[in-house]
Amino acid sequence: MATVTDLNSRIIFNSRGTETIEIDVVTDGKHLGRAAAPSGASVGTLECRSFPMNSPERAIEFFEENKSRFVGISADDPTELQGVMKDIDPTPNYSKLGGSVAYALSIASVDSAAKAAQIPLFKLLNKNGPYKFPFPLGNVLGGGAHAGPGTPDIQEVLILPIGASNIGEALRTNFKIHKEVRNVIERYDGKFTYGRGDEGAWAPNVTNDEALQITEKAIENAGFNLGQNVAMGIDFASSSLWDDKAKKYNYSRKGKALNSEEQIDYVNGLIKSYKLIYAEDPVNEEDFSGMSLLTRANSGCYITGDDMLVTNVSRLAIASKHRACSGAILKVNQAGSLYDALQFANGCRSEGVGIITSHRSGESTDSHIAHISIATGSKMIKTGILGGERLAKLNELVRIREYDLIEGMAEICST
Ligand code: 2PG
Ligand code: MG
Repeated sequence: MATVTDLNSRIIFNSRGTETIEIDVVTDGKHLGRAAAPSGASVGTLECRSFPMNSPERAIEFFEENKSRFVGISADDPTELQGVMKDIDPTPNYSKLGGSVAYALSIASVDSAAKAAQIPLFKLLNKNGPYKFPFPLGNVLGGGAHAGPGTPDIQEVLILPIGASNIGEALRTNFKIHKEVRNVIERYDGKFTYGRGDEGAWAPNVTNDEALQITEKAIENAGFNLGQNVAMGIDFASSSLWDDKAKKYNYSRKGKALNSEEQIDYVNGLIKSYKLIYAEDPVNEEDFSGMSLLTRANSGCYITGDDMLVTNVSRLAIASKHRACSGAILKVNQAGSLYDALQFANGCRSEGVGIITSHRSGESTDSHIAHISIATGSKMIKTGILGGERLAKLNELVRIREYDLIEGMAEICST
């Protein structure tokens, strides 16, 4: 057992240059675990509170006042730490402690315990396996809340290297297509500056339809077959497009607004035309019946809830009642602590909902989510494409390959 002996906290900066919380947990006087909280740009309404009173300084102050309560507990199992956190902050959304503290503290703690036990983090979190690699969703072209004016309304056009037999091949495929996407964009936009959004995806001045055509073309040019060895996906992030007063999705860059039915038709059409096997937040976060219609109509596509589920077991229960989602995004910082997120993962597995472990658009160079994706049996991992903070996670997957026990890639259905 690794016993917590010391804790420290500080404010550092994330990939957007914004303040975030980093926490150190030391066990047995020598094993340093460290983690920093990420943050989103398209944020679900029901996500936990990142900071008390929106203040990272207040989060640090409150943590420092209370940190002695964690000294002496075991760091191996997130349950004990969770008990102490809930004692200090019984609110359901971490409004006293701050979700950023809950995130950094709970992950730094298991990080330290894994070092003390001299085992990789994924094995500490899941003792028995089976261990499989998630497919990396590559974000190749984007817009929405992750890029500037003129870019598509759709937040992320994603690719999935479904034909790859190992993680190295999967990453090579994604990078090859990402490079080719740039070449194809140049044919559509002669003035393209090679600008990229928050996660490394190209951010050109093109329409939604062009963004999808460009990606399809790049897949072909790079020598792959759409739907056979590479598939496409979309994160619509459609709560960001939804105008609740007008009850319409505002495609402002496209100069169009769609009502709920039109949105569902549009999504169904795209799934068909581009053989999508992944569609994230295709309707706004409260439209469980719309999601359910899409899930029923598209058995070969992971209809995935992100802002809809916010990594929250109660939201998952509502979705299950409606049979709304075949895929679920797992973002630890939406839930707050690692314990909360692992409970959510258990729920997804028992409901037969595929898990997609995900980063946030504002990230640190931590790589823990690579381990969390394997420990939770995730089908996919979503961690952008380029930039040090994205590669930290992807390269950690490459390193994890060196552990003998790792078996193969997750099972993914393509049609
Ligand atoms: C998303 C995420 C990550 P953000 O919507 O899935 O790509 O973005 O962190 O801005 O919510
Ligand atoms: Mg999303």
